[in-house]
Amino acid sequence: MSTKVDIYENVLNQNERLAGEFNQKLSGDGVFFINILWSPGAGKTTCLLNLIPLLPQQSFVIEGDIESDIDTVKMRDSGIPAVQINTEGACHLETPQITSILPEFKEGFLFVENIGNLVCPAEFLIGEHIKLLIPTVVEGSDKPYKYPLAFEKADLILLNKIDLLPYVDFDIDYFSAGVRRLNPDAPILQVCGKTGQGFREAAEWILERSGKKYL
Ligand SMILES: Nc1nc2c(ncn2[C@@H]2O[C@H](COP(=O)(O)OP(=O)(O)O)[C@@H](O)[C@H]2O)c(=O)[nH]1
Ligand SMILES: [Mg+2]
Repeated sequence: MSTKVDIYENVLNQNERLAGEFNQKLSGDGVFFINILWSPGAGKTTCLLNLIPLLPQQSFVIEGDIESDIDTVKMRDSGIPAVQINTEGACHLETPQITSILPEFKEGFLFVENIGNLVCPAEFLIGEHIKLLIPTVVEGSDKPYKYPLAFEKADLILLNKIDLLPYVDFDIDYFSAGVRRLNPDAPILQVCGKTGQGFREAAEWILERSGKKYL
């Protein structure tokens, strides 16, 4: 039992070291790296398509999926450079997968759409500067209480599908209170991937945090 625990801790430590080295390299190259987490269908790809055109520097997207290149094709069709990682079953991405596929890229924003999963991607650092969470109003407002780790580690939360609020029982106060118990700082911005609502504010927050001072 303790051997299993030791091996798991070694894997996490090794992962943290690789992620830290990659993070420093990106910072030196003027790249701000955003790791996007949440469940399949939350609207991660849709939100990226809204957000990226509002940013003042080039973006590059790495799409993580168990199979298929559907999201990478969507990005490229919108003129956004993107590459695909297929994990063929693995529930999260790790740093070496990112470093081995990222082409030469400087001065801009790197987005990784992580595997749609509420647990593993929150445990594994991949060199990101911030974690962006995209929960939605259709999943129920109890998610911070049930999946605390991701909310605890989030830097920015975009509450998506706000257009569907009239049709679902989503208690924003209960949701926000659950987030605040875990995370006093991360802004919770209401967005709609269908209409583009809320993404200007999100882009401004990301720009400010990135230290890239111009719009
Ligand atoms: N009604 C509504 N649908 C949305 C919104 N954002 C995304 N969707 C839809 O949700 C589905 C999943 O979106 P997608 O971006 O592929 O989710 P992902 O799996 O997290 O990348 C698609 O049919 C989108 O059109 C939104 O704000 N409102
Ligand atoms: Mg997607």
